[in-house]
Amino acid sequence: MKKCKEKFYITTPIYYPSGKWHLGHCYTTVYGDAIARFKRMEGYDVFYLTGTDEHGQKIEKRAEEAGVSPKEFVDGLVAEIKSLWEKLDVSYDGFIRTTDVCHEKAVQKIFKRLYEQGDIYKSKYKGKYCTPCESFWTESQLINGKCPDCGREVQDAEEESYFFRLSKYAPRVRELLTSTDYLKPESRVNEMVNNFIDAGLEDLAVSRTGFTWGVPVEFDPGHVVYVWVDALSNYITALGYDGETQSDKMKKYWPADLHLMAKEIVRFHSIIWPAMLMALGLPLPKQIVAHGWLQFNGDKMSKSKGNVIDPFELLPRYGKDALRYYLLRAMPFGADGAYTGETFLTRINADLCNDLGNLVRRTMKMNEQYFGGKIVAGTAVAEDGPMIEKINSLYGKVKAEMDVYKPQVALEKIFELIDAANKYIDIAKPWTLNKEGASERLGQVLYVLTEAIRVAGTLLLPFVPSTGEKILASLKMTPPDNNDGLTYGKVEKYETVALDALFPRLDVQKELAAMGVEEEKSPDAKKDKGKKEEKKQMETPEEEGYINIDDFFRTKLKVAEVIACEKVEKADKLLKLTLKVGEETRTVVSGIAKHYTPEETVGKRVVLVSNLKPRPMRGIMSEGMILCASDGDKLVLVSPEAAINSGAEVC
Ligand code: ME8
Repeated sequence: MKKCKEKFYITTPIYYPSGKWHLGHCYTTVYGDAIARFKRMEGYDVFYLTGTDEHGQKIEKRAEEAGVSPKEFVDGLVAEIKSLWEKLDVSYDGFIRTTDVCHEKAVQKIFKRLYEQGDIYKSKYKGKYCTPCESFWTESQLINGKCPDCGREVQDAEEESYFFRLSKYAPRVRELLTSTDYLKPESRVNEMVNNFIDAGLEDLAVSRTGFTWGVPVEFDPGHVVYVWVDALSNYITALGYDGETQSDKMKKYWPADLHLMAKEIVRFHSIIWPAMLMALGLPLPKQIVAHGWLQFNGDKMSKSKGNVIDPFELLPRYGKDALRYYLLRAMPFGADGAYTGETFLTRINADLCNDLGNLVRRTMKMNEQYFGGKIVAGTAVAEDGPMIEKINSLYGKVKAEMDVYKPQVALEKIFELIDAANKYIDIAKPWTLNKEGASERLGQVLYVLTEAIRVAGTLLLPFVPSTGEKILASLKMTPPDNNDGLTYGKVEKYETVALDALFPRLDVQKELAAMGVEEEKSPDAKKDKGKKEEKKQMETPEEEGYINIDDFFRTKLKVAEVIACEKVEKADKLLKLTLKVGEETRTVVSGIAKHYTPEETVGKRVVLVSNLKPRPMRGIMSEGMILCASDGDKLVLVSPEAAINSGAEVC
C-alpha cells in the first residue's frame, strides 16, 4: 500500500459554549476524530478543525444571568470543552474560537467585501424572531406559528438590517445539491430543495441591532454580524483567510473535504454556506455529512431540553474508549440512535470485554503458556484459509466504509474478524493440540490468531486509540504511522506479553444503579443469577461470551402473520402492526417505517418474540417484537423460509 500525500481537511461544528456539554456533542467530535485518524493512517496530510461559536444574544443573556462578562463566561466553558476533547483523545489540529481577534477581523472584512460588491445591502426587516436559534423567519416559514427549527415561540421583530442576496445564488445552490455529492445522506437533499429552495429562498438578514455581543459591522458599528455568518466563516478564517488574501494554509487545505454535523444545521451548511462561498469566489467544500441525533428519553439529547448524559460523569467510570466505541458503533449512518444506560453497558460487555477482550487475553495467555510468548509463522493448512482470507481483506473492507464515512459499519467489519478468530480458537482447540506438546501446528494456530489480533488492533486505532495501543503493546509493537503491513504474514515472528483485561466485565445491574437507573431484578434474583454465572464460568472457562441453550430457550419465538398495518402518528420510524399468532391477535409497534410501507407488510409472515414484556410505545401497547436483519442502512424482516401456520414455534 502506497503512502499518499494528499491533504484532507475535516471540520465539526463549532459548539455554543452556553451550558452543559453532553454525549451528543461528543458524538460528532469523536466521529470526526475517527475519520481524521484513519486518514492520517492512510498517509493523508490531515487538518482536523473544531472550536467554539461564542457570540450571540443567547450567550450574552446567559453571561448576564451568571453576573459575568460574556468573554469571562465563554472562557470558562471553552476550557471545559478542551479538557473534554483531551479526555476523549480527540486529535484536533486546530481549535478556533469566534472571539479570536484574527477571526473577528476576517469576518469584518468578509462582510465589508460582500457589501462593497453589492451582495450585502441595507434594508428593513419585519417578521418573526426565534431567540434561542437566533433566526429570523417569515410568517409562511413558521410551523404552527412556531420556529421551524426548534418548535419554540417566536417574537414579532422589526429592525433595520443588512441583507445577503441569498436569492441570487438559489439556482446555483440548487444545482449543487441536486447534481453533485455535496450533501450526504441523499435523503437530506430533497428536504433542503423542497422545503427551502423551491419554497422560495429569500434574502437573508445578516446583521442584528438588538444586542452587542457579536462582531461589529466595521462601517456601521450599531450592527453586529449575524451569528451564523460569523460562525460559518470559521472554516476559512481558521486557515488564515482574511476576506482578501489567501494564506498558505488556505492554499493547502481549502476546500474542506468534509464538514460533519447533525441534521438540524444542514440548512445553514447546504444553502447559506455555499452561497457565501460563491459570493466570495472561493471553491466549495467537497461534502457535508449530516448524522442523526443521539436521543435520550425519546427525544434529541439537548442541553435546552435538559435530557443530557454528562460525559464527564461517564469518563472516569468507564474510560474514554468505552465511550468512543459506544458512540461510533451504536449510531447508524445518518439516522438517530437512542442512548440508554443498558445499551451502553451491554455493548461494552459484549463487544469490548467479551469478544475483543477475551480474544486478546486468551491468545496472549496461550502464547505465553505454550511458547513463552515466542510465536513464529508455520505452515498454513486448509483450516487456516478462511481466517487468512479474512485478515487479508479486512483493511479493504474498513477502508471502503471509512471512505464513505461509515465508522459504524467499519467497526462491524473489524468485529467480524474478531468473532471469526474466537470461533477459530474453538475449532482449532489449541488446548487439545497442546496435549501433544508445543507442535508446529499449535504454533501456527497461535500465529494466525496473533496476526488477526495485530491487524484488527491496528485498524482499531482510529476508533479506540488507547485500546489499539495496548493491543499492539502486547505484541511489543507501537502504532504504525502508515497503512503498510495490514496483511497476513507481514510479521514473521512475535514476542508477545500477557496483558490485563482490556475492559473489565461490568455488572450491568450494579452500574445501572450507580447511574440512578432502577434495578431490573430483585436482589435475590440478582444473587441467584450471580451464582449461576459464576458456576457457568468455572465449568466452561473457554466459553465466555456465549450463552447456553437454556438462555436461548427463554426467548419464545413464534411465526406471526401481519393482518393489518398502519403508520404511527408523529413517529416517522414506527409502524403499528396487527399480528395473527395462532388463535391470538397481537399489536406490535416496530421501527421499520423507513424500510417498509404499511401495505408491503400486510400478508407477510414474520418472527415474533412473543414473551417480551408488553410496553407502551407512543401511547400504543406493544406486545412483543418482530425480528429483522440489518446490515448498515439495509433492514429486512426475518420470515420463515416456506409456508407454515401462524403460531408455529421457531426453535
Ligand atoms: O449549532 N446528537 O452549535 P451547537 C448528535 N454553533 N449530535 C448532537 C446532539 C445530539 N443529541 N446535540 C448536539 C451549533 N450535537 C452552532 C454550529 S457551525 C458553523 C455552528 C452536535 O452547540 C451536532 O454536531 O448547538 C450538532 O450539529 C452540533 O452538536 C450543534 O451544536
